[in-house]
Amino acid sequence: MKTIYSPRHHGHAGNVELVAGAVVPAFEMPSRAEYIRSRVEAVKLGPILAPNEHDIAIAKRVHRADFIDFLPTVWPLWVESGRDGTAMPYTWPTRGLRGDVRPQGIDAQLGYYSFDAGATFVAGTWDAIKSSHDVAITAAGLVKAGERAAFALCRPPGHHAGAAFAGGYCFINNAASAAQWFVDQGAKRVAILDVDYHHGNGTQEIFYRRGDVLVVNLHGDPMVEYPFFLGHADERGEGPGEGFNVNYPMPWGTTWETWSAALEEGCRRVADYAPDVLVVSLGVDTFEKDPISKFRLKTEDYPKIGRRIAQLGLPTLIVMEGGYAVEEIGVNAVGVLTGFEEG
Ligand code: SP5
Ligand code: ZN
Repeated sequence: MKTIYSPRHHGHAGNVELVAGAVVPAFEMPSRAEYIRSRVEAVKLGPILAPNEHDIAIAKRVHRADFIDFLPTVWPLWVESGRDGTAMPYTWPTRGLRGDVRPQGIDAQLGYYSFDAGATFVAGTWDAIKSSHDVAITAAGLVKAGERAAFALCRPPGHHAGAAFAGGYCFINNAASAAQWFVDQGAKRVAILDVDYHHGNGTQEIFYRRGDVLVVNLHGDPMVEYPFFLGHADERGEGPGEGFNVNYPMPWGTTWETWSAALEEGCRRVADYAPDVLVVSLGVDTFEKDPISKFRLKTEDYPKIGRRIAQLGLPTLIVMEGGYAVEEIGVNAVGVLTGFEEG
């Protein structure tokens, strides 16, 4: 399997985040991608290739144009306002406030275009966002050209980003944009299988009213787990999308036994849909030692995930999302890939 990787992710570094009322170094850090890249090399998964530049107009097929156009302006506006450090929102248009009027000023617009304080900017963030999207679309191109599978080593991740908002370390929804790219290239049906610990709220929102993209999510129950406000089992899609969104929320402490049963059901839904192509949103924050998550998957479980997905027999684009046990992230993420190659 080929891996697409860009060193430009390194510019998105040194960010902070809010955890339990404190400002701490962000869990989403450059070493994540480097551990994965090293492991791809160590196991000789296949060549590691640089992405091609792709027009950002591709991302505007799933995101609102004004949101995408805002992203490269954030850091310059932040600096113009006399700040440094990490650009972070602090006010959001929740119930009872106007979400339909775009305000002025960097603080107001950061809040307008996000749902939490978790998608933060430093000087190199936009370049990293753009490179991450290039990675996804370039890897999608390999699958379209006939590769059985390709690995998009995306950083920053994407699945929390919705049509017009960032959040949860995510800015552009790489998996959603790649899925749309397949549709635009002629795919009649695309399935997205999201196995990150957190619900892929952005991906769900983007495709919620569409029947041409099936979205299946396995994740921590939003009653107790981030992102809290989406990801329940009764969210099944709307209008033409009814029946094409499938959620498997699971409790804290979930182990392979329960998780793999949900994977089995989710894979059957994908198989029944018979898509032309599968996009996997791969997060390994389901790992027992993940510092921000509460599932209990073990290193030995990740190859089994890959094998099961491979058994679908579909052209498959694997897009990197979360995973914060940095020293084990390479072994776990690449475990899925080597499992896939065996399956
Ligand atoms: C792509 C992805 O996995 N995004 C996850 C964003 C999670 N943000 C909320 C983190 C809440 C952290 N709680 C920390 C508990 C530390 N002991
Ligand atoms: Zn996650």
